Amino acid sequence: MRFSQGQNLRQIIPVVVTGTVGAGKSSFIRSVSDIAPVDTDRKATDETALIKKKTTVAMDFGRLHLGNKISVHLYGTPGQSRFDFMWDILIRRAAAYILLVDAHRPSDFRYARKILSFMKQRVNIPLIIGLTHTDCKGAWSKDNVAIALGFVDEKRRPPIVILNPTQRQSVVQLLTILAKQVLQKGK
Ligand SMILES: Nc1nc2c(ncn2[C@@H]2O[C@H](COP(=O)(O)OP(=O)(O)OP(=O)(O)O)[C@@H](O)[C@H]2O)c(=O)[nH]1
Ligand SMILES: [Mg+2]
Repeated sequence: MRFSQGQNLRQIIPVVVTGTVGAGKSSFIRSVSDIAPVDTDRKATDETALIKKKTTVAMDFGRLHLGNKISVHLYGTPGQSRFDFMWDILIRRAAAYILLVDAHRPSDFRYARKILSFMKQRVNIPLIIGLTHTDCKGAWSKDNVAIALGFVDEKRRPPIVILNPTQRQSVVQLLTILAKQVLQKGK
């Protein structure tokens, strides 16, 4: 367990935010961080440029204080698998992680499964799946995405939450649930 420096000792919970390209990882961190977030977004030069102008090439970092005891440190991964050495570095430090999946890009669901299995091979820590872009045309329902990700049995799947990463309140809510799970596990 790590604590932050200074008069107000806070327990630090390192959380990794991973997921498919353009799912909203950088937005997630940007919308809740109470310090200026660090991002490594650079001009996209490959097929990602068809989806968005910039993409994360190393990591994002942000921090959110929850109450006066907890400090959530947020590490965002790049979406592209050519940067998967960063996935490896970041996940090994994490106490929990969030997998963001863009609900309106079914062609990416296979890739989301690949990220999930990469993480599961390395860690056994609390996970929440966040469904994004559910407000966009063609978005799949939660249950159908769950099945596409390989979670056929509802009772044996990780929590799946619908959220918009650009909206602070839904991100704070999700992080509060995750922090509780981490603290519960540590007891
Ligand atoms: N409509 C809508 N737009 C969203 C949602 N989530 C994210 N976005 C938008 O999607 C775009 C991509 O978001 P980013 O945060 O850059 O995605 P990323 O996961 O960091 O992408 P990479 O680093 O390239 O993998 C931004 O324009 C966001 O504003 C959502 O739930 N609904
Ligand atoms: Mg990003």
